[in-house]
Amino acid sequence: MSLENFAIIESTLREGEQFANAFFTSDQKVEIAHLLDAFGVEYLELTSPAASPQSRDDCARIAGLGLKAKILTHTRCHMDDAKQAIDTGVDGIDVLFGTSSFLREFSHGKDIPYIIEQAIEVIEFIKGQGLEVRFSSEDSFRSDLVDLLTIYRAVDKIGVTRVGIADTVGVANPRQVYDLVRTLRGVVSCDIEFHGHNDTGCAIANAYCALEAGATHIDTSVLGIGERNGIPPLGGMIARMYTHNPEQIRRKYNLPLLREVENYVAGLVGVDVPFNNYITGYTAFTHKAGIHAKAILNNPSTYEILDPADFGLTRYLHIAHRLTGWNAVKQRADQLQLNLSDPQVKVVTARIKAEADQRRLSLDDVDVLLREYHSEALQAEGIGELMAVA
Ligand code: HCA
Ligand code: CU
Repeated sequence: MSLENFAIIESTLREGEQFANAFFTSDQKVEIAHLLDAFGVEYLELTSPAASPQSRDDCARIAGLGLKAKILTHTRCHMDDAKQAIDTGVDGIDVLFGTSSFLREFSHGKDIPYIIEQAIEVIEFIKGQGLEVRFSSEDSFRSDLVDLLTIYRAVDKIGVTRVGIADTVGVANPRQVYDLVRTLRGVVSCDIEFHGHNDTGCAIANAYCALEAGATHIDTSVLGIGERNGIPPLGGMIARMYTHNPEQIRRKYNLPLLREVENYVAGLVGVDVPFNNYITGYTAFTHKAGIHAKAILNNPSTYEILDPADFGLTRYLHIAHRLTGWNAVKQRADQLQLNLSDPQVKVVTARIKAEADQRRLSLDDVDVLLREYHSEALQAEGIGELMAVA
């Protein structure tokens, strides 16, 4: 089943370059490629060498780095582009054709027999050079199903390495993705890739459903950057797959590197990592309500589906607020080496809550309240002992 054996096609250096803020120098591309390779993605997809002279040079440079990841570039389904791509030394080429009625009418104006003829010529040429070749239909979900299956059957028959389904406009929902990939799985014997945009927030769920239905390859980009609001973020996709099989994800990927690659790319494109980002967001492992904090202290799996330690991260119990509970406060008192009994912690917790009802508290404020209460308690004990002696 492909959920157990999938590959990531990391497209930060292709789809990601289509993000509004993206401008990567050649050295920055190389650094991104090294980081993603060290993270362990199976493929890197690069901007077409036909895009510009620098794009061509960068493609050749990255193809020559000797990375573990296979290097792909992404081109139109056109002989000129394919020839240029082969000259860069990449391992494979992802070719793309617009098959939707919109694109056929308003973009290239070609009919299905023409598309098939052109696809066969380009695919046979690329394969003949010993490279991997993928054929994808842009805007697959607004293409006619019979057209799509006809084209895919034709390219599968001549031995294409992979076919791709592209939700170019982010219109599909998970059930539609499942159905289309399932149908395609029954028609072709080659691998199936899914590329889905996130315009309506379904990108990760769609990619996951594609794998459930038999897709083998999923496109991601770091932080999801891409055209408009992008595609499945690498981290989010990893989180999703981790919940399915943590062992597999720990084995395949160098998870603590995720934060580094995200921070690097975020810096280059001038955005902050969102506070609620999958895995690495500022609050991703912060627990607040007293009930949550208590359970987390007993067993983190109660409220955590991902283990932060696997990603080189730590959890945080937020105790400086009115929803806090005495178990979490006790843990803080222990951290500060303030020896308080359970009844005493309950008293000081009530004080913290009362204070937090009045104003926003910081952890420092809580620490002050704990220390004050602790010295009061010590004094009271001292007086108690004196009275006992007297
Ligand atoms: C685009 C192309 C693409 C290609 C996807 C693919 C899309 O419109 O910029 O080759 O699988 O979303 O259709 O990114
Ligand atoms: Cu895209």
